[in-house]
Amino acid sequence: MERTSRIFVAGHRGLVGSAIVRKLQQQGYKNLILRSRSECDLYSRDSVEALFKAEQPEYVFLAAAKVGGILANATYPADFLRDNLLIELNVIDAAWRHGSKKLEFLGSSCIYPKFAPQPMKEEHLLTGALEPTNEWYAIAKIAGIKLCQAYRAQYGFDAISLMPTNLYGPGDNFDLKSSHVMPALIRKFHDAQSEGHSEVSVWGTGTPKREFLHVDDLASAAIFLMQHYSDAGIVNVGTGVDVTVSELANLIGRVVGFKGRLTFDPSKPDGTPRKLLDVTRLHSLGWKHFIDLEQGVRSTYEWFLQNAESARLVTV
Ligand code: GFB
Repeated sequence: MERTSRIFVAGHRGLVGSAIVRKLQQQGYKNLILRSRSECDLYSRDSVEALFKAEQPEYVFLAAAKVGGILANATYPADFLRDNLLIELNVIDAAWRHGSKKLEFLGSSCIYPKFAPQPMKEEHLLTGALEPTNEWYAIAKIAGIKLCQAYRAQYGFDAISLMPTNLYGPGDNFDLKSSHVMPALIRKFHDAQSEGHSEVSVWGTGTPKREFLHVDDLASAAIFLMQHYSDAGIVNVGTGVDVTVSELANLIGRVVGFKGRLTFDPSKPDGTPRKLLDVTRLHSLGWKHFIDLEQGVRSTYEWFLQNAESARLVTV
């Protein structure tokens, strides 16, 4: 990938896509192809076709997806399955037919079985039943992986797949119903602190463990792998370290300066008990994360404070 290559970042307004754009720009890539939904509807084959025909992207980061936290996934199964399948099929097929040199697909750690051995290795894909709260999203992401592998096997198309762990950072969704745990808790602690409440309610039992990667680290890994990795095998992208939801809540409470107490709401789902990625493959390729969890929570909270007006507090 040259500094002058034509690079299409699909989903450039989302958490992941916007981080990849920031990092590409910092590294001097000048020829980015970015389209809003009104300019290119990724759910429409005709619209995606028109974009590829006109712009002939050489490299494609497929970061567009219908995403959400545990409740949104469980509430809108058809949307999560259909929307993600459409985006993947339209973009991967168009990239191959229009001669893109390489495509990178971003999946998710929820593709692994609910009770996969921990930490989860790439070869654990399709070895057991999925976690029910996000199986629809997971099935769509597995289909994306298989599209990349099938187009490589049949057509020799250089499509690679990354499986990021739970991501967070600037530009996240802070809507309490549809967000993931990190932005939800940042907002809950902030609101409780500013409104003088003595309690914050954390969903579930607090015992599930999650691994968190700052989205700027993910962007750096995504560009690194676009430059240095060309194979059918998927690559886990994470830190290799996880915390319980309860530990995360205590950390966020400390960063926000909340002095009250936590309560747990077991009527809300815990989801999968643990999903820690084995990052041996990524490390052996030569990439390691550099933002630790506390540092990342602090900078994300600062971003939230500075952007509270424009931060996505409601579902769009
Ligand atoms: O981040 P999260 O919504 O999704 O929830 P998953 C992680 C854990 O945090 C669950 C707990 O055990 C939640 O019960 N939690 C505690 C909360 N308080 C809250 C809260 O206020 N909001 C939220 N959202 N959670 C997602 C999948 O699973 O992971 C997606 O649904 C995707 O498909 C993503 O794969 C990476 O980590 O359980």
